[in-house]
Amino acid sequence: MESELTQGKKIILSGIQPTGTITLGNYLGAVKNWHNMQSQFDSIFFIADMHALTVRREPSEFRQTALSFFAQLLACGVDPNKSIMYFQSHVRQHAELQWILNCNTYVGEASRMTQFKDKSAKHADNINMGLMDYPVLMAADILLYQSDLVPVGIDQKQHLELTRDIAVRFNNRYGDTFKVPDGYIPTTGAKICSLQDPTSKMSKSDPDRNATVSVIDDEATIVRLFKRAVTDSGSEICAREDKPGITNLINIYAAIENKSVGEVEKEFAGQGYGTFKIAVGEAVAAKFKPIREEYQRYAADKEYIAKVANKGAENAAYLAERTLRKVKKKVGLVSF
Ligand code: AQP
Repeated sequence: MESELTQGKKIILSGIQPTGTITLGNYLGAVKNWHNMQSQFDSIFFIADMHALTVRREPSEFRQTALSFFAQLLACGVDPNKSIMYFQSHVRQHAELQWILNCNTYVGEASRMTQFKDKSAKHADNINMGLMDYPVLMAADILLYQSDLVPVGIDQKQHLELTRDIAVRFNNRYGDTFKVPDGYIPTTGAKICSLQDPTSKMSKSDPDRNATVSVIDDEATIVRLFKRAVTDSGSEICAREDKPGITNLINIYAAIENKSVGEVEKEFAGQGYGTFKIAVGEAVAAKFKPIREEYQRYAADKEYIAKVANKGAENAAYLAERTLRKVKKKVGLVSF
């Protein structure tokens, strides 16, 4: 996909839903890698606002959150001079390709997705079509740009596999059209768990304020959240299946400090849980301090956000249209 907008490098693409604020889980599982990978790849990152509509949102709050997310991504180091950044809803090709992919996806496949089952249970009063169709929109997001790699947390692995299945099926039926993408799942930080229930993933929409750390929380809040983190019985600081609380904290510290789990265990050998929890809290707070400060600067500059997002959408649409045009032709839609 070489053009004046790309440099002929491998293409990475990823998105984030604008709900709540960017969490430590989102940061370590995805956004940190976007920042690290953007010089090495042709990079495309978007605010997945259409995905977020699968759950009912209060419109004015939703709009504010989406804008705030754009500022948070900039503050996390996603650089519009290196990456294409935009709002998903500003690039109509995502929805157009989704429809064609819908016609090449089976209801059985979509309804088997773990996230669909989890979200249906969580939102039993609103099991809408979008909830089930979410992974097909995600497939459209990825396949539109002929992406090579998709940096995501482990929770998205199943959706990526479905994307690959859809791409292979389409290519077999209509001839080579889509690049079949690979996931890029980080070795540390791929699944950060709740600080209050370390057996479930840290989630933006968790109603328990003590469960989640945000990239824009202040230092005192972050240290307090870690002091309150649920730990396990015993006192040894080691990562083990029967110690999910301490294992989660070790994973967080390792990912923040770019260390291996073994190195962290060694560093804290013989020390108590209390000391370790404070050390993790302080490390996270130190990492997020500049992000919070940058966020305040970007959030106050709506004009800049609009400029970056409009340019990003224009560039993304140009690239997306090339694939969409090809797809429409392949499936036999008339074009003049
Ligand atoms: N706990 C996590 N650990 C590691 N990676 C994670 N990701 C999410 N949670 C974790 C990764 O973050 C990226 C963006 O996620 P998303 O916006 O698609 O939303 P999500 O994964 O559904 O996140 P939440 O926090 O659980 O949102 P809600 O509560 O609104 O449903 C993805 O790459 C994801 O893998």
